[in-house]
Amino acid sequence: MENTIERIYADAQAALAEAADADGVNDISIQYLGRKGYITQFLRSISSLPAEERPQAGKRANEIKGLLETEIKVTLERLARTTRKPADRIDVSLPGRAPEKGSLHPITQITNRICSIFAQMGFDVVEGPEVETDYYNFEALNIPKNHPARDMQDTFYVSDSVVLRTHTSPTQPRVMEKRQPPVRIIAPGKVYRCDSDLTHTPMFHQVEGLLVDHKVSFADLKGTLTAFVHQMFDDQTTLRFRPSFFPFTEPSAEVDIRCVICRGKGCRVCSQTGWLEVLGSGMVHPAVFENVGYDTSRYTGFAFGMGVERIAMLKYGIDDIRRYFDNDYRFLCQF
Ligand code: 2U9
Repeated sequence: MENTIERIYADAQAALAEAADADGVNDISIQYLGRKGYITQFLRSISSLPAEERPQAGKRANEIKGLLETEIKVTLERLARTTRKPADRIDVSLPGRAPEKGSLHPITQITNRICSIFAQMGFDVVEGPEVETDYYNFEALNIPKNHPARDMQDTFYVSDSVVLRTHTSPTQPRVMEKRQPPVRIIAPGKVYRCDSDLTHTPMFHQVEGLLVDHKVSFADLKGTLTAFVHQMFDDQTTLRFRPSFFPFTEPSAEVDIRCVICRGKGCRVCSQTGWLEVLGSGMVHPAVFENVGYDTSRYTGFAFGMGVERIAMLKYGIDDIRRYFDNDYRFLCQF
């Protein structure tokens, strides 16, 4: 009799070790401890044993019943910790999720487009430091100390003689000091001005260009910038050159294009004028050539500059410059 209860116990333990989930354990519990379970039946059968065997058999059967109850409880706790519910299981037959494709920031895309248009016309792309000396940012470009143009550009000063560049033009006298004409260069990059509203951010991007050679005229400037605008916007776009002033060019002109939104009828984007200002330009001032040691009797040149954010705003119809720097994924996905 003693062997019978020990075998039942051993079988129950083996079954528990094999149980894969809580349902399996509950079945074992019913099978051994339920009303008609093996252990319950064994306990009932004790009364038919010879009187001298009953106490020992009853004691051991009750002991085993208690042990098994504890082992069932422990097994249920272990399975609850380790078994995943069907919903948690990985369905290996599901197709994989494709990683989202990144794309270049709209400002990078427009900068690249501007550079590639000028590169096709033979311009080299040059880059210079964003932390610049007062000399290259101002003096070399004919903007002496106390010149009102310094206030116009709201400079961030690092020290008395070092600034965050207010334009990318200082890259160009750096190149001119090392190279004799002919020179055809464009300088893209970040610039810094202490200014912030709907159309200005303290950091923005520019592309400034320079061409120096024998007999370069204002007609060359007009032809080059017209070719640029036709490629950048559309080849039917009308340009107008409006007199202006920059310390580093003389004469100077601002370039407007017929409004790309209303085609000149007048709208909110062009403030009802029918024209959009897209570029600044002019013939390089002789003082700039003298600063870099170019012979002004042999060479003339033209220069131009544009704000990349502004070109991108006109091309994409964006009305707030700060959108470029919000890092809003929904905005950036559209380009
Ligand atoms: C050298 C000499 C002259 C570059 C030029 C402009 C006119 C100009 C502005 C357009 C919008 C900057 O981003 S913006 O505010 N730029 O109007 N830039 S001529 O003239 C140079 C450059 C280099 C050696």
